[in-house]
Amino acid sequence: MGAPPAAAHDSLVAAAPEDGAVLVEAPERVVLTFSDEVQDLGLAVVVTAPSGLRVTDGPVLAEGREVVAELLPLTEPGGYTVAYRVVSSDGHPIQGRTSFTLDLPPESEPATPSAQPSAPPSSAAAVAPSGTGDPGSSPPWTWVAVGGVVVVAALIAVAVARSRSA
Ligand SMILES: [Cu+2]
Repeated sequence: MGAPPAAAHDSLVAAAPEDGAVLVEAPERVVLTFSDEVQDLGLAVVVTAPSGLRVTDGPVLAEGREVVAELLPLTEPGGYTVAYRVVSSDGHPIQGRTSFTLDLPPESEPATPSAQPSAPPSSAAAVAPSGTGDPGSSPPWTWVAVGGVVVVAALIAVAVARSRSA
């Protein structure tokens, strides 16, 4: 009996993004590389945005020595933390934490609107020609449709009345 040698423990040997990295582009995933294959069991990778939002997207996958966590599109600048817990090949849990910083440029307004002919403003204008912008109000065509139904009903009533009087 005795404690297994510490060397039997797998350990984190690389992380992407690197621990402490400052990025100017949002990563699409976090990849943690361990010294040996981790078990595809009880994996947990939690990536937390500066606001506290958890930004992992979908299940965490083990691929050999790598553990991959896909991320939602990251839009918040600031510090992100990556907390992980995996089960080492020797059955021992390993957990730890890395971090990275997203140094995004300020949200840039489209500087060249003419270069984007397919931009949606024209369709947005077509949807709300009345300009009220209130999604709760009935658009004018609703009343046109209702009016049409009333007219048709009146015509039918007239026709029925005529056929009976004939
Ligand atoms: Cu161990």
